[in-house]
Amino acid sequence: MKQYLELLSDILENGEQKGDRTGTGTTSVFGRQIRHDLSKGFPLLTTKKLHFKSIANELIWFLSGNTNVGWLNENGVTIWNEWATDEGELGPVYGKQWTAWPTKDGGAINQIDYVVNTLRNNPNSRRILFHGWNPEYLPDESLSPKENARHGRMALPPCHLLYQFYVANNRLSAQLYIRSSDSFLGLPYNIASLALLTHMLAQQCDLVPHEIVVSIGDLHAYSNHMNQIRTQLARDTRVLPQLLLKRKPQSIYDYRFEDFEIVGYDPHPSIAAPIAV
Ligand code: UFP
Repeated sequence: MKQYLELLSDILENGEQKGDRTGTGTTSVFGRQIRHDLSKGFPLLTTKKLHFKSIANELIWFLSGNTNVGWLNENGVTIWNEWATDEGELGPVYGKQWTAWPTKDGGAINQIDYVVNTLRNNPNSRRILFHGWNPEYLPDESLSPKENARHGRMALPPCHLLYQFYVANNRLSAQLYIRSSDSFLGLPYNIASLALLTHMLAQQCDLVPHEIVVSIGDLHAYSNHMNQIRTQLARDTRVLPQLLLKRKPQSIYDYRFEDFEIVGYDPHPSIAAPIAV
C-alpha cells in the first residue's frame, strides 16, 4: 500500500492548516484517490498492525442494521463507544440507512438488497449504489453526539457515504466516497472494510473481486498524529496478506467473523494515537 504512504506524504507536503470541529487542528488536502487491485492481495496496512476483527465485525454489524454498540462490545469492538448514549445507542447511523432507509409512508428501503439484486440481475447497470447521507437524520450541530442519538438523530454523520459498484467481464469493482477522512486512524480501516465488502458481494453474486477505488474529500492529519505519521513513513511496506472466505453464507447478511481468514499478515507493530471526538 505504497499509495497510502504517498497520501500521508502529500498531506505533510501540500496540506493547509485547518481548524476542525473537535478543536484538535489538522493539516488537510482536498480531493484525493487511492485504487487497489484486489487480485494483488488484501489491502490491510503492513506499516502498522490493524485489528482486522474490528473491521470485519463492524461491517457485519452495519449489514445487520444494528445501531447499538452492545453487539459490537460483545464482539470485542469498542471503536464506537465514545459517541454512544448510556444505553449504547448511536441513532440512525450507517446500518440503519443501509438496510432500512426510512420512507415518508413509514416504511423502509433496504439499499443492500437492491445492490445484491442488481448485481445479480442487471450487472451492467450504472445505478448500483447505496448511500448513507440521509439529511433528515443528520445531527443537529448544536447538540452533542449523545444528545443527537437520544433525539433519534445520528450521533455522527457518515464519513464513508456513497458506495458504487461496477461489473465488467464478470469482475466486480467498487468505489467509495469518503467526505472526511482521518488519514492515520480512519482511512486504513475504511480501505480494508471496502475491500472486505467487495469480496463478500462478489462471493454472493458469483463475481470475481477486482478493483477498489477510494475517493476522499477532506483528507486530514490531526496535529496530535504527526509523530505517529512520521514513524509510519519511515517503515518499509511488506507483502500484503490474502483474504480467505471459508464458507459461502446464505446471504450477504449471514457472514460471521469466523468465515474470514487473513493469511500471511506480517505487519510492523501497531502505533497508538488519540482519537478526536
Ligand atoms: N472518520 C474517518 N473514517 C470513519 C469515521 C470517521 O476517517 O469511518 F467514522 C473521521 C474523519 C474525521 C472524523 O476526522 O472522524 C469525523 O468528524 P467530522 O464529522 O467533523 O468530519
